[in-house]
Amino acid sequence: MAPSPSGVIINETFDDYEDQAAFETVWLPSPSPSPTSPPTFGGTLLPDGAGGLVPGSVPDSIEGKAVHIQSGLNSYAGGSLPELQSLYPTLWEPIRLSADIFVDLNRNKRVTVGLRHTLGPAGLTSPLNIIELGHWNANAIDPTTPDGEPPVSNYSQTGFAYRVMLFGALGGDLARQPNFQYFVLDDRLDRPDDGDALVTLADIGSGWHRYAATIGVDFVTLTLDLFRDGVNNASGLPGVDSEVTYHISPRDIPFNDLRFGGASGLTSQFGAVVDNIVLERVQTIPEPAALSLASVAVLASVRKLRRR
Ligand SMILES: [Ca+2]
Ligand SMILES: [Ca+2]
Ligand SMILES: [Ca+2]
Repeated sequence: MAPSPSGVIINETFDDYEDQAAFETVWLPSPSPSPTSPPTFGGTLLPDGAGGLVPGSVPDSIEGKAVHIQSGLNSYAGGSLPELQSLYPTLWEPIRLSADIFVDLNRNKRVTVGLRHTLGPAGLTSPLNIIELGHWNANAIDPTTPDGEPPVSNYSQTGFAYRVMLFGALGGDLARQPNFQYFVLDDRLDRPDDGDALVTLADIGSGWHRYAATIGVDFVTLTLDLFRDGVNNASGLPGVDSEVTYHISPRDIPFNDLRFGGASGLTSQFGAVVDNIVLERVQTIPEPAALSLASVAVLASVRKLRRR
């Protein structure tokens, strides 16, 4: 498919929305598929200082405005933004999604910012190319467990998670799609005097954290920067707090739906607050290894589509 232009596609600070109605004209709310009573339709626009509205889930400090979300979904322009209709990475320009999520000390939540293909061609009933960044609260199956071996489950005491699901070809040591997975955090984040040897939300404290997913033609890199400070808070060195790269290719279909809410539209017991959602094309110089046969095949298919 023809690539959309370079650079930033969406840079959402939520600061310019006058009120809830204005926010919802851009971010269309929809209910969770798991019915709640009363039904929950997406997030609530919050100004700074709104902490008292939703006790326990809202930060003391918000940059301008942000959105509290617990269940239901908000989808950018209902998925109808023209730039999203052809959004797909190229070898030279991966797609990058990043977002800030405020999390308190309650681990039991499933709230994500995501990018996916929502409505497939005729006959396709499932969404594809699902990326989710945020909080998850259940066991995660290790995607590198070889077929035929008992799956290994991981659980996290923090819940910082991502999801890469319903993509195409797997590479590297992946044996399956990396459905919800947890960011691995440095053991040094555990407080030495707290009576356990686990990194928990209590060790980290509540805060705004920055998640990012960079999607290339044959890889996805996921990062978590605790406290969005550009520092690895265990080592004190510049960088992020957790990073993982999978060799996996998106299916040849656009990422046409930018959304946030209860993870994959599910309900959540507790909420979180979302700000600074950025969707962009980033420039890259691929390593020679990235110029694999798979990449060449993708380029060939892109050229074929362009000729149509
Ligand atoms: Ca903001
Ligand atoms: Ca601990
Ligand atoms: Ca950090």
